[in-house]
Amino acid sequence: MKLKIAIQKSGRLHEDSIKLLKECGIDINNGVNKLKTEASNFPLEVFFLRDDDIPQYIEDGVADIGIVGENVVLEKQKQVNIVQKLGFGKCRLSMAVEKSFDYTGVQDLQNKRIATSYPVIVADFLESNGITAEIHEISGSVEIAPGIGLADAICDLVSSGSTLFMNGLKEVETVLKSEAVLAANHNLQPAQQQLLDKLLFRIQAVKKAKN
Ligand code: PRT
Ligand code: ZN
Repeated sequence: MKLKIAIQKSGRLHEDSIKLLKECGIDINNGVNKLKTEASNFPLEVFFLRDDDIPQYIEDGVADIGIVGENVVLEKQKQVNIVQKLGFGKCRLSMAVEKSFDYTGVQDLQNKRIATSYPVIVADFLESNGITAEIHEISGSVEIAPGIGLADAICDLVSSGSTLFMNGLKEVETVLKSEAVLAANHNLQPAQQQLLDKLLFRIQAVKKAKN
């Protein structure tokens, strides 16, 4: 019996995910371009995937657990349990408008065009604020949308804020605060649940040691 974990293949969460496993005393050799690998000293099988696909793999039980941004879990609307916040990959999903936009509050988004890669979360935010707006889903380079006349506002992930700044944009609303989380399948087998509990115990010890 092995516990199957999905982590990001490459990108912002890849290294910290591997580092966390290492700090938990789990040795994995992450050869480049590998789809999966096994830990040598823990019954763990590691799948390397695109972050967008991880919630689906967990829901389907192809992976038992995974490390992914909370933003992705919420956007994908898959049935998974968030079992632990991991303290890395911190960012916020924010509304931003051009610097010259005289923004006074969320009502200023009424009937505007908003470009985002997070249409589900944005629709939810607008609805809970009683705002009607047009959502334009785009998959990348969202920050250029206002400059090319595609949108009046954007909703995108922000960490330092320098991408917004460099594109002449200002952050006006925080829609969501996010970090990497450990997510798990809803119906784990008892053996997998036991392994997850063991892993969680180690993760919590690592987190405690850092505080
Ligand atoms: O290939 P794959 O699909 O797996 O990766 P990806 O390109 O979709 O995701 P990736 O690696 O960019 O991000 C993975 C996760 O890291 C996200 O889902 C977030 O949970 C988290 N994260 C943390 C971030 C950022 N910080 C972040 N700053 N994801 C993206 N960004 C972007 C931001 O949108 C901006 O365009 O990075 C840019 C720089 O940000 P500033 O504000 O520091 O300039
Ligand atoms: Zn992605």
